[in-house]
Amino acid sequence: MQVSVVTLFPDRVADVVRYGMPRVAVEQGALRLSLINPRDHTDSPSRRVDDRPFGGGPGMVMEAEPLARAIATARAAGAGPVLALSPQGARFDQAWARRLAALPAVTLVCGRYEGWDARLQDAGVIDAELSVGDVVLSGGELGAMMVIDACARLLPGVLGNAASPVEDSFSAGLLDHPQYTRPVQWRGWAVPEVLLSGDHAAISRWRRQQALAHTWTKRPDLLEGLSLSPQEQEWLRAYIAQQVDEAKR
Ligand code: 9D3
Repeated sequence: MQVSVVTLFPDRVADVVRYGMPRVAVEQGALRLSLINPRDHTDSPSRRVDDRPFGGGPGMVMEAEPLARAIATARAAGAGPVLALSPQGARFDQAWARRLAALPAVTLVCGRYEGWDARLQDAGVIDAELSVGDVVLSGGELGAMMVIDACARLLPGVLGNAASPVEDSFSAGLLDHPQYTRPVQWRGWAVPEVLLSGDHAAISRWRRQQALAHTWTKRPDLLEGLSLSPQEQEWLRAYIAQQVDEAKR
């Protein structure tokens, strides 16, 4: 997968491939990161890429031309869809990560200041916008890094992907079950007995029940889109009944 990032802070974005799965993906040749700085695409002697907003108001707006030229550079190299990181975008989630990781190439455009000249959208230079959540960041770079990190760990052929099932269909869509490691007793707290039993069927069942219970408690919205097996629906009914019971007492 070829990822091109248009950013005023290329060094910052480059950091994402220095650690973890994105680093492994680059080393394996599954991921290639190109960084393009709009400052290298301005005619202005001061390399200025922003200007004051028409109509007034605080802050600065990124000019259309340096961004359009930077994006054209990426497009010429076979850039795939051009996605801009912006607070106004569609929410980037795991479904987006799966879709993007399946593409041969994608270009990510990072805004700074109050955003970019809206004519970039009108002119079709930007294909879509992505947001990484309802939070105000100071620019698109952290968003682009999130996209790269999420995609890198899904790329086929990346060492480690086969060994530790990244998106185990068994657990997909649910929160994780709790994990424990040594010691068996820690400050008076024991590891759940079942995990020490060696009974793998019982362990899987317990983990699945825990995942369901945690998801219902902390993120019930995640359960909406899932189709649970009759067995799982029964577990969840029992768990909910037990919670209601405890609440009454
Ligand atoms: C919504 C706030 N805007 C109204 C005055 C100003 C503004 C805030 C932050 C304009 C740009 C930005 C920079 N943010 C991003 O570039 C960004 C972002 C984000 O702020 N939140 C969630 N996802 C993203 S992706 C890119």
